[in-house]
Amino acid sequence: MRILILGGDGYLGWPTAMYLANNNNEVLVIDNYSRRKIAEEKKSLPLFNNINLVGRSNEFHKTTKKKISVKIFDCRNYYKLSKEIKKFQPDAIIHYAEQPSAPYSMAGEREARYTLQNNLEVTFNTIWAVIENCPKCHIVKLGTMGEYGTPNIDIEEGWLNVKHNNRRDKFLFPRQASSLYHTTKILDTDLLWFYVRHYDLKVTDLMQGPVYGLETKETQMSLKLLPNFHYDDIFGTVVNRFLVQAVLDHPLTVYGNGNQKRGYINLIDSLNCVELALKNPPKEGMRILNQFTETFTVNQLAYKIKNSAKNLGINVKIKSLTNPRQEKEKHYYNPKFTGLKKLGLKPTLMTEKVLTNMLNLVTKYKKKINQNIILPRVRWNN
Ligand code: USQ
Repeated sequence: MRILILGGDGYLGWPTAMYLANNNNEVLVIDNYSRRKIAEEKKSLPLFNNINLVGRSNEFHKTTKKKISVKIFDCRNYYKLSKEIKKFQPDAIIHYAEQPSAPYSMAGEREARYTLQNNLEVTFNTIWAVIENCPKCHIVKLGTMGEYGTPNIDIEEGWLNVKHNNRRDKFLFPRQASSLYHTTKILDTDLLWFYVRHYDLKVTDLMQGPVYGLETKETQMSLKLLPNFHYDDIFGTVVNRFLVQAVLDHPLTVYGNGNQKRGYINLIDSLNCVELALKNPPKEGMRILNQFTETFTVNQLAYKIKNSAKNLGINVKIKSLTNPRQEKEKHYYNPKFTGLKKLGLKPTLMTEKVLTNMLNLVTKYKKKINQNIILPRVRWNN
């Protein structure tokens, strides 16, 4: 397949590009280094340096003899995006090109505005570039489980059948997010659904939970091919943060009482899910798949990491901090996860071995950990 990846320099974008190129797809990635720029500005640098996308692509070619084409520009520039899409004629576009941090989106007016404008405009541009240049192209959009929030009913995969005053209809599942970033993802889904109803588009919206991990077949081929690994309060997701904190001998930063439950997924599975979606496109219209493999509370995660670290002689401490976010700390959580399993996903679970491997890898970079970016710097109610 010819696959275009928007946001190909990111934590997910880069490993996805390598995975698909290594499996003989023709891959073009576009990125504007927005995350790198924000990370510099907020002093949220990753655990180790990552060479730029052109360097990464050269290293990948040296290692595998396979090619990843790279273009550096902002997908908010419709004319550039449209021109590339017209030229490349992708069979599928994977859209990761969003500001992905919930804390960043809650840091202030400027950060909120950027998140809103960037995320919605890139989704809008992608939709129109497809309508105008390659209407048969399958759009695979990365959504988030956070769109649903934590409702007091079971979470379906995207849709809900509603019976009201003896009449029935099917709607998008009610969504209520707990950050502006997550809310932009809701708005993306609404935009896609609007355009699917009015044009013959083919869309998969993947509702993904927090991802963890570093190791895929391709990222292990060379240290230069590792994805960017953030552990700070802005770009680091909770598992990656806890692993670094454990290695640093810093108490694990459990926000609030730690009973917040989420659906987690290993990086390897995240890539497998995207590939399954690509290989099995919807015949028409919009398909929504929930993308996680296991649910844990923050406390359960903390104890899993504590137990794994024990094997390496690290005695991890766990400490509850006043929650910097506004989120329910005690709630019902029962999301469905059937679509991707039906397509063939075999989950890679968060076993002690998986965590120990990650702890070992993080330990190699222990000296590079910046202690000043461990504690939360952004509060939701600033
Ligand atoms: N948490 C802690 N301590 C920490 C960091 C986080 O207790 O040091 C808690 C948070 O309060 C939250 C949970 O862990 O309840 C998950 O937080 P997170 O930072 O791992 O995830 P989140 O901010 O929701 O965002 C991440 C990605 C985002 C993706 C989302 C999926 O950054 O791009 O959309 O995971 S989901 O969480 O399902 O919405």
